[in-house]
Amino acid sequence: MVMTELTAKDALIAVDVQNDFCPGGALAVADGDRVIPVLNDWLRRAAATDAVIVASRDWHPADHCSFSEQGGPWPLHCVRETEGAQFHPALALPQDTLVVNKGEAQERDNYSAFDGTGLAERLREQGVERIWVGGLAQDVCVKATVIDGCEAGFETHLIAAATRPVEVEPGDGERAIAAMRAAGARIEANDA
Ligand code: VGL
Ligand code: ZN
Repeated sequence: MVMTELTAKDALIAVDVQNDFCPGGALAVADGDRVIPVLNDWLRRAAATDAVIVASRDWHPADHCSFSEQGGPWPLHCVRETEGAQFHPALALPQDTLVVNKGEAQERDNYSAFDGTGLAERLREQGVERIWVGGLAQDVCVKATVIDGCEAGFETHLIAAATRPVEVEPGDGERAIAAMRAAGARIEANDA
């Protein structure tokens, strides 16, 4: 298999690999933890090649508008500072990972790691041109991040083996792939 060479102009973005999105968590994605070994391989390669490493996390206040108690679509999840909001302990993030918090405002949600975080500017400042995205959930925050990455002008790749969908409706995963492709993203099969 041919592995893409990463460089300092690449960024790896691990979206929301948090306890609550993994099996046993409050908003568990089926097989969500299976993304971790794949991401850990990419993290190793990214660190070895001076690529920029980003990890986003859903970081909600306890009364966030997306929670069903507030009339939102989701069960309570990823309340900031709680165990459920921590990165999964098996995810091997290096010390210098750029951590991006999102969903911090009570009254609005941010699915994309680019939404309201300044991430696009940070990456441009560092000379990043290409981004590689994996994490959870494929049909929610990964989808939004990939589409925003395309719109921000990055050459955007989805690492398909490093993501799983939550599928509120059957077929959401497939539809998310189609939407990301339509936005201009490249969908990488198992090993890019
Ligand atoms: C997410 C649902 C609610 C995600 C976040 O990270 O995909 N999904 N909040
Ligand atoms: Zn959320």
